[in-house]
Amino acid sequence: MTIERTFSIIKPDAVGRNLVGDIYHRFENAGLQIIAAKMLHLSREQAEGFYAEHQGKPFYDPLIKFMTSGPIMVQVLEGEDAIRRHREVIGATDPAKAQAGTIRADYASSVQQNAVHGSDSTTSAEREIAYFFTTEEICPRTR
Ligand code: RTP
Ligand code: MG
Repeated sequence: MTIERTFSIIKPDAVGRNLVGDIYHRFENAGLQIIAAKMLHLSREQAEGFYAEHQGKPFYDPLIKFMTSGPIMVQVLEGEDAIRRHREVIGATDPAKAQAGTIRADYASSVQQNAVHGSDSTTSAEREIAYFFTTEEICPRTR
């Protein structure tokens, strides 16, 4: 199995509810190492650039409004099969469809206000990590 990196966001709803520690605990328990992390309050331009693939969709404007509504935590997670494993811990986009015990089943209040983001492919992980972190900000356990 190959060691991968993925990009993760704790969204404004979850940061606002003091869930950062709980969610980090779930990542670490799943074997995902946090190798970079910071808190940000996104500008409209930052959010629009990050979600460019969704531009024109009906949920795009409310999504940008939500993602700029308060601080977020962004992190890079590393581990075996990290992209899939991270999305497993997160659960389905719609909390009503998310498996019991996943972050979204426990904490998402709607399809939009769904607590977390996780990259969906190696290509998007690379783009998303580079969008928020410089190489110097990423600290793997071994170099
Ligand atoms: P994410 O990118 O945040 O990990 O979530 P995802 O892959 O499960 O969902 P995606 O389709 O990429 O959508 C990105 C975010 O947009 C909001 N959304 N709202 N129908 C709706 O109202 C709707 N659909 C998507 C969610 O915040 C979703 O996480
Ligand atoms: Mg997505």
